[in-house]
Amino acid sequence: MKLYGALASPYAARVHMFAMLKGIDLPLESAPGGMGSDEYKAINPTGKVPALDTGAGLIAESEIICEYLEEKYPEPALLPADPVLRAHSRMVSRITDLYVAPHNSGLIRQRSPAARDQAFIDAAAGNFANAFVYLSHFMGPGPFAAGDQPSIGDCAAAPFIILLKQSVFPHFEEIPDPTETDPRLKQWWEALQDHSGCQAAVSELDEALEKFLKYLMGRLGLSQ
Ligand SMILES: N[C@@H](CCC(=O)N[C@@H](CS)C(=O)NCC(=O)O)C(=O)O
Repeated sequence: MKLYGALASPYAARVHMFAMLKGIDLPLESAPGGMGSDEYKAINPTGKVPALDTGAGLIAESEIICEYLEEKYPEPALLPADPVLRAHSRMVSRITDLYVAPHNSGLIRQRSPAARDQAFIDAAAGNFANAFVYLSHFMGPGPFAAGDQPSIGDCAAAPFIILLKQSVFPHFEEIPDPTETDPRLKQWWEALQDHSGCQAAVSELDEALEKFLKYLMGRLGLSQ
């Protein structure tokens, strides 16, 4: 089994964190020819990462890959046993995908004073504020996304929060870090730091992202 993708992708990072917490050795490989390339589209027509080569077929979509790994390797469980808590965990993933993820794109360019468009930033700030209210509301009882153990929702939300902590919150006062202002999200973020497996995944992602963002800022001709 191998995973096409790189840690700089918060979607690939979701699967990587999930596999780490499960104790599965899941090597990460660059998409052949690069994401979006014709060579890679011959393997995965969406051109997107991650995709899991199971040896018996390809599985796309980060959340579906995690669900597959959960079924194939049930222990340790990364979905709560209780059906309501399972739904909370899955809601955190879905809210991350539908309401958090889309508003990140485009913001990095806004860091350049010359490109700054206040209306764009204000719209993103409003969208993020709503998304964080949804996340906080639909997390189950804590301290993790749903219950007292990490689960799929934690693996979905954490990489995006790490990305925003590096590339958005420190640069736009209009978009405050909800893990500092929202009590439930603060409790959640602290729980990740206090759990050795989550902490290891979070610092690996943090490091990989920092390197990638440095490279990206250089390519865009923007300062850090
Ligand atoms: N819904 C997909 C989203 C994956 C996605 O958008 N991946 C980005 C990288 S972060 C990508 O591969 N973009 C390349 C492209 O769209 O060509 C998932 O959950 O796996």
